[in-house]
Amino acid sequence: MALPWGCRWPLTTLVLFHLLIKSAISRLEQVPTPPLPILPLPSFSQLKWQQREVIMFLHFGVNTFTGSEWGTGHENPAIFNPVALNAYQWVDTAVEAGVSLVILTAKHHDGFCLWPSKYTDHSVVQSPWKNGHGDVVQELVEAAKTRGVDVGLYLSPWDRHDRRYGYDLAYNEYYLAQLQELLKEYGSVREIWFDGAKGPNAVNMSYYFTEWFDMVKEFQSSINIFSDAGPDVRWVGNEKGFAGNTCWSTINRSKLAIGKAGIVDYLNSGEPKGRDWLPAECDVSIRRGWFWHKSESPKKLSMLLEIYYNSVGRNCVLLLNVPPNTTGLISQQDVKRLKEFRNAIDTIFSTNLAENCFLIKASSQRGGKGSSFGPENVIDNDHLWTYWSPRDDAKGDHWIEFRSGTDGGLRFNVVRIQEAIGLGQRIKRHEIYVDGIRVASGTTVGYKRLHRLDGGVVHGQIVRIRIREYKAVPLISSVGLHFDPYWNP
Ligand code: FUL
Repeated sequence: MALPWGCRWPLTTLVLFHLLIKSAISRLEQVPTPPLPILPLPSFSQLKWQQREVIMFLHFGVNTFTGSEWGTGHENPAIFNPVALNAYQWVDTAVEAGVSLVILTAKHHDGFCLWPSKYTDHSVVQSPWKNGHGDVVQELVEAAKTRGVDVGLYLSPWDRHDRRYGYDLAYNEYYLAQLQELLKEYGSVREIWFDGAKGPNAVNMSYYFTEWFDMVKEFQSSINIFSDAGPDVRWVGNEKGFAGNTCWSTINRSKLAIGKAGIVDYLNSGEPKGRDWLPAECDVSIRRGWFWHKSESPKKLSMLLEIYYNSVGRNCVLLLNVPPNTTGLISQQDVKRLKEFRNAIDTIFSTNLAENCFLIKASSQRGGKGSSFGPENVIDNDHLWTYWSPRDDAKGDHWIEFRSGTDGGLRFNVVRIQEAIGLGQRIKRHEIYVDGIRVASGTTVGYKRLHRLDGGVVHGQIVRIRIREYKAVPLISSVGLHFDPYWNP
């Protein structure tokens, strides 16, 4: 009689086979998984935006020629004639400043359009520039594409020229028609700016934001929509370029509205319990005004660095405005200042003393020693997806420590801390110690927190970062100990 199939294998082979499978499974079980994210989380496009750190605004239009900041809407298009306009110069300036996204005012409050919109007679078509055949948006898009830079557009809702303004349906249809032109005809647009500013002729005007936003997403899947209230990027609440000392990327959108009064402090700091991921963008001009004016000159380097520390260094993106002049070029003074600015940032941050430490240790490690969540992850080049994670069940403070490898010790005046925000923003309060003495403290960290030490340069052997309060176990993706030669407190 034939044996059943299974009985053809000797018992010992079966037992061995069973043990092999069991050990493979248990080995699999031992590989520690990443921790659970804490909601809300950034979208793919929001993460990409955050990593840009510094982006550039280009305010350009009839105001450039009249010297005003808010045009009346009655400007004669004949004044618009930037004879030497060269969008490659704009984009090259951006590239040299380390900028990967430039946002142009396609239409400001004066209603004059920098592209040949078929829905108005108030545009480049009526100007002498290129005999009415020019298109500033197109020139920017082409130059940016050639240089590998992304483009964003500003289309002012408030319009002081168009006669439909004040008539809800007619104007909203006009605005939507222009949005479609801009988002359909010019390739990929990465950010669209909805400015909340409104003047006296706007009292009775309501905007159909829901329709606007939905149409934007219909045309551009990877775009971020900026406004006072998002939905993708929020205003920081001022035009100085300063975020709150505490700055959460989380907030409750239900408390926000475009142009709403009394919310600037809330926008500036966000909220730890916020249900929406809506990070803040800090807009500020390199000069006093947004548009180019002969009498103005760029801010000092020290001021630009102050802005950088208070925007990028407080978990935000810096939107720095650099206005082209009447010839259609960015002035050489501004080009020079931007180069100094980029050079300063590179000088400060290209050397990380933490990388020379002989030992980096932490209060605990998820999955134990040898797991992929060790403290050494904070000095690799991935500032998002490799991180130090403490154990889930570790109670109290979490800390990470850096020990100098040389007798000379560590000499620095800037500390950089970054959270793995892909898994949510977590840290509520942290402190920094050098050889047991506290040198800095703060609240939120987020994508990037920079501390310029108030006491100036510190010199020591052991640096410890303590996380004192957190929403969930802190995940630190990067730490830097830097020397800033421009910082003289
Ligand atoms: C404000 C506008 O009124 C300014 O002119 C400028 O465009 C700035 C970025 O936004 O609300």
